[in-house]
Amino acid sequence: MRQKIIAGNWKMHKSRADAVSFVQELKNNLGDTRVDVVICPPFTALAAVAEVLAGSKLALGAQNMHWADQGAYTGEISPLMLQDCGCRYVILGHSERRQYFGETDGQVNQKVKAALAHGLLPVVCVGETLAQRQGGLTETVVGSQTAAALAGLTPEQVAGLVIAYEPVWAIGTGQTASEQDAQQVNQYIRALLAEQYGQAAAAAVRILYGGSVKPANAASLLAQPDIDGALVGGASLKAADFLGIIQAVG
Ligand code: G2H
Repeated sequence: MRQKIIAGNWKMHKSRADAVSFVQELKNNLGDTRVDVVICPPFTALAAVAEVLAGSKLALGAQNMHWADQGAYTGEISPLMLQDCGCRYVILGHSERRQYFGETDGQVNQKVKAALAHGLLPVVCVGETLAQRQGGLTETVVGSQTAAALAGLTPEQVAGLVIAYEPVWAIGTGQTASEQDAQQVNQYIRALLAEQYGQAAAAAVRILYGGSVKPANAASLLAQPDIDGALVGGASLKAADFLGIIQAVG
């Protein structure tokens, strides 16, 4: 039985004060949840959020990182720095990183390996564009992004990973993949991992869905057998909406 994850990706939103008041509200209202809840604030709010989360069941994640431990990489953040801020998770290869900052499959792979080497849990994002979906290329694109991101990993490492299927056309657009479409792709990713890394790793890896998840559509998405949680952007910015999604896990 895979433990469900609800992860909030705040992207480039919230001051430190806003971030702290959000997580305080979340902590006060979370109750006794069975879900792994992860908050991914911008880098500037990581340390402040970590202080509020200390001792709670909520985990902290970052939205990106460089693969090197340190060095002359102006503007970058290393795995060691994320550890130092109390991060447990790190989102890697988000489509906004690929689309706007030219992040390649090879770089995502280097980041995944570096995260694992430092005990951070990667949330590896994959997903096709609208043109690729319309061209019948969803499985080809998602399959090759997944294979490239995980290249060189052992089955044991793959078993502990989190993968997020995020169709680019559904991100921030209000257009959600149907639960059948999302299930189909998540099932495809799991089958691919079973071929490459064996049944045990494929059965253990957690595969999320992301793209305009909100309280109204979360329950039907999360009821699918291969959807092990959600990576939530816009609807993770208001505590009430985010709590609604966590509660939708049931
Ligand atoms: C997809 C998602 C969070 P949103 O990027 O990663 O964002 O829920 O706003 O579509």
